[in-house]
Amino acid sequence: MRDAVTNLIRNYDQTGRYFDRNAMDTLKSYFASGAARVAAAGVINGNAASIVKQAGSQLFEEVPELLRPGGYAYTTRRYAACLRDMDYYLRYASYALVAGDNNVLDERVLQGLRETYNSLGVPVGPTVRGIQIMKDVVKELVAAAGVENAAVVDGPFDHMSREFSEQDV
Ligand SMILES: CCC1=C(C)/C(=C/C2=NC(=C\c3[nH]c(/C=C4\NC(=O)[C@H](C)[C@H]4CC)c(C)c3CCC(=O)O)/C(CCC(=O)O)=C2C)NC1=O
Repeated sequence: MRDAVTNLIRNYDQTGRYFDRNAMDTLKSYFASGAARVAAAGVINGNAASIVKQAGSQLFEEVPELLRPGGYAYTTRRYAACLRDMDYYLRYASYALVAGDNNVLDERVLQGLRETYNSLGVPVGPTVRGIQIMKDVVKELVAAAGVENAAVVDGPFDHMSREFSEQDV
């Protein structure tokens, strides 16, 4: 698992180079966005349960057939599994925000995930929609908390959506 800084060092060390201008730009933007990313993670930590609940309700409102017989959130077991998955995505997004790097998502969340969903028959499309709804909910809360640069939140959620669906979002 790597954060933005260890990732950069790894790349430069592999070829025995000193940091160049690109590296300095990457570092500057990592530190410049640091306060906003940490604040966003704080907003997530403090509101995780309600973020998942709100995003779940909105998802089931938009895709009501998920809750009907034959739907993939039908039965309390599946419903609970779905909200638990949303909670995983949110928690790992907060880690990726702090790391300033999406590597943690690749290693801990996305690896083999599509295959798992496919083999269980759980639809990827509505799951990606759920991730996007969480992004919007988090962004609103982060902006309301007075963080100017609420767009820092986008990265991890968009990365999961893109990699999970292998489609552009
Ligand atoms: C931390 C990394 C991690 C992830 C991401 C993860 C996901 C994950 N979600 C699962 C199931 C599931 N995931 C869902 C999800 C949904 N149902 C819907 O209608 C929606 C579209 C969606 C919610 C947004 C459902 C319903 C199941 C249970 C499927 C079944 O057993 O029939 C399973 C199968 C095993 C289990 O039920 O626990 C895994 C491994 N597990 C992990 O350890």
